[in-house]
Amino acid sequence: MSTKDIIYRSCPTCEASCGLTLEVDRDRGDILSIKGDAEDTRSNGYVCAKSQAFAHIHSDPERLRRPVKRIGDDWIEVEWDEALTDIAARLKDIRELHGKDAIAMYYGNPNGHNFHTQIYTQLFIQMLDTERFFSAGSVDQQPKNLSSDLLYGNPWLFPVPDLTRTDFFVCMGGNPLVSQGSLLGAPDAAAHLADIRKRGGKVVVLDPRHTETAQAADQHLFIRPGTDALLLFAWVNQLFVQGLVAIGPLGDCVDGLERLEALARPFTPEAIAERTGIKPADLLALVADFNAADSPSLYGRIGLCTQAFGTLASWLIDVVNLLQGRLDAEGGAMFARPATGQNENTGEPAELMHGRWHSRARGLPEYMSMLPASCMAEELECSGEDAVHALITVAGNPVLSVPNGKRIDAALDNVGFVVALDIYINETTRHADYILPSTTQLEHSNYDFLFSAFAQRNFARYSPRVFKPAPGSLDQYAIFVELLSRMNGLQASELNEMLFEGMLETVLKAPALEHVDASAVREATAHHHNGERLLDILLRIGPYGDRFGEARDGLTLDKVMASPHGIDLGPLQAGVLPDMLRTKGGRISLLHPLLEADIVRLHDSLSFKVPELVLIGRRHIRDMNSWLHNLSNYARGKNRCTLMINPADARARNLMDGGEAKIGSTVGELIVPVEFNDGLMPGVVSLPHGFGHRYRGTRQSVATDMLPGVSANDLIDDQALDIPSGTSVVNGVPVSVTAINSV
Ligand SMILES: Nc1nc2c(c(=O)[nH]1)N[C@H]1C(S)=C(S)[C@@H](COP(=O)(O)OP(=O)(O)OC[C@H]3O[C@@H](n4cnc5c(=O)[nH]c(N)nc54)[C@H](O)[C@@H]3O)O[C@H]1N2
Ligand SMILES: Nc1nc2c(c(=O)[nH]1)N[C@H]1C(S)=C(S)[C@@H](COP(=O)(O)OP(=O)(O)OC[C@H]3O[C@@H](n4cnc5c(=O)[nH]c(N)nc54)[C@H](O)[C@@H]3O)O[C@H]1N2
Ligand code: SF4
Ligand SMILES: [Mo]
Repeated sequence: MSTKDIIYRSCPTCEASCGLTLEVDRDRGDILSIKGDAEDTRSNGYVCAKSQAFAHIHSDPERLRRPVKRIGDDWIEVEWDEALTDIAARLKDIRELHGKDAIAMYYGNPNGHNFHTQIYTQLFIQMLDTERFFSAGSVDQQPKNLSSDLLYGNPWLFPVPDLTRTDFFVCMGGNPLVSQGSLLGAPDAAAHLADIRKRGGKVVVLDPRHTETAQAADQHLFIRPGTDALLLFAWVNQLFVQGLVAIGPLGDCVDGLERLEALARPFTPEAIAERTGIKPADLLALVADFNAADSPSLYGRIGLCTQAFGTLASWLIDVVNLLQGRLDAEGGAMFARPATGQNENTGEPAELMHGRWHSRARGLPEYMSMLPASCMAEELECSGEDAVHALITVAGNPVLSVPNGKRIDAALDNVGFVVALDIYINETTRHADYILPSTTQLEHSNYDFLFSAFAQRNFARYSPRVFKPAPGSLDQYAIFVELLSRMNGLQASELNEMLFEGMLETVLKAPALEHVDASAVREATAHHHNGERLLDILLRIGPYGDRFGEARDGLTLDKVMASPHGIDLGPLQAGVLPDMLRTKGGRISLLHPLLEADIVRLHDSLSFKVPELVLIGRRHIRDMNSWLHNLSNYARGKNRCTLMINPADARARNLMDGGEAKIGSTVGELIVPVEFNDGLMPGVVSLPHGFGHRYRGTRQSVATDMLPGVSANDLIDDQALDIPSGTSVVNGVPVSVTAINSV
């Protein structure tokens, strides 16, 4: 007999976290349908093509279900206990023999969709205590982390464009129509933009490509890759020159205005015009339109982060909003107040975690306990005392996702012991000695922890697990716990207890919670376990929480669990600053030595020659970085891994539309299919990342057969960085393109 169940949960594939309605047969373990949840308080029924992805992943026969161990070129399935015991023993030996930094770790993107993993990662990193910790964050948002760190004392406090109330939205280096928004949590971004226009507002896009978002905008300006900081500095320059600085209520807590004015002086609209490709008249019109609008909002995303001046560009976005009184203001760039309280002021000013140690090979500074992913290959290549003897990857595929991936691929052969926490044998994990597959998203519960910190409206949303995991299988956090307990001679229950007590002590330190009794908290949350118990605490002491009885109507995990469509906690509120600032003295310092040093570099860049051709990336609605390509539904259709090039640039090189070309850079050469596209700025070509499923020994036959493509990261130089944050420069990479077989 089988029974049909309806389960509501959020989609774990991208940041939009849309609400889904799943019709399932739990007895058979079948998904009957996945649709948008019309009652979801945030997405109102919207879903994109990738909403079906996690069901396909669940049923993909090539997905690993049990640990596998390498024997020569073969893999054999092994028992969990055997694998965990052997791995822990080998890691322990390596640590004892070669020191803690001989174990490296790489942490990938899907972890952002796994609340339990996020909570336990802290423990895992603390106990591994390695200086060789890399993550996808330094091929992504770390410039924005650093900017927020310097301005607000909290690297995860991101201003979110208030799409629902702005009347003038300026989007730089983001393509929300395809990505569904990043650091702006807006399911159905197209509807949001259409609404702005319906309200009589305007949408302006600055991008080297006439993107899907640009097509839905009122105005699009081509900007040369990597030059946004120049343009934004010229904008700041004009705000001072034209007397348009009007900070508003935050004016009293901002330092460094005069210095900023002086630093902005050389960046005149005329001085930056050639480098940026933006005519002075266009910039002046943009400055004037933004200033004249009622509720303008300026937003920058990954195109502004993963470029030569990522930190300065990310910082200048906030500076322009601030100088125009748009930071922390309705319709401007606002701050979310997640129910789990991570944006609340802890009462103690935060120390900047930067440069506390350096990479061995290049001497690059640590940021947020991590070294740049772009220096991973060279760290893995170190020998002697500095050698890396073990690498642990956690839901990441750096061979395809990190610059100079081929070098990482080769360097992995240099590492004696590789453990991958992953669900596929792919380009990276094929190097592993063991692969440990966690439960999939359908088999574990989730809470939208990270993404509630940059949502359009405040919300709380718990997702129950859909299917019981197979007997003996482990959630990813449990894999961490099992490894750590074995490495350190502890019981798993002891570690869970340590984490719980440690967190309890930390959270109860906040001044507002001093009167809350720890034993009452232990008792009140005892019916939840592990991550869920910690989640209950966070929700209850958070800004909407019941404070363990003090605010009777307040949130508890039980209440959130009882609201399958999520709980709407209202629109973002203006005026959360200066309270949320964790800076010393609760003030915003516009400048910092890290920024000032890079402004010198930016100024020098004014005299650089514009490269003839540079490479940028692009995303497609059916991709998610490198890891959905083994699903035939998403691999089907036209090849998306093409080199887009402006027809004029193409003809000048004798290229043919639909033909092939050779593209070369400082680190590699590829043969790519050519696609003429007049949406590309002259002098700019575009190739998506996440492809290149061409390595032997992987087990993703759909990807390798149907959609291998080439890896853009084989062209991207691992030496080029946004200096302050150590983030990879994947946009604006100088390349040459030549015809092959041209007539
Ligand atoms: N050139 C270029 N490079 C880029 C970018 C770019 O724009 N251009 N973008 C960058 C960005 S923004 C990001 S976020 C990174 C992504 O970089 P990564 O996170 O390194 O790469 P992904 O392709 O997301 O790899 C995800 C891995 O997680 C595994 N996985 C999926 N689900 C689960 C799960 O539930 N459990 C476990 N254990 N594993 C799972 C997949 O099998 C895959 O191996 O790429 C970056 N690289
Ligand atoms: N369908 C799909 N959705 C995704 C992902 C995916 O792979 N596929 N990945 C997810 C992840 S991990 C992330 S981080 C987000 C990213 O979300 P977005 O930031 O919206 O990412 P992109 O679509 O890559 O948009 C970046 C834009 O920057 C432009 N650009 C490149 N260089 C420059 C530059 O120097 N200056 C300016 N002004 N623009 C530049 C590019 O042309 C592109 O339009 O998307 C998420 N959503
Ligand atoms: S936009 Fe698509 S992939 Fe992203 S959360 Fe929504 S349904 Fe899932
Ligand atoms: Mo990302």
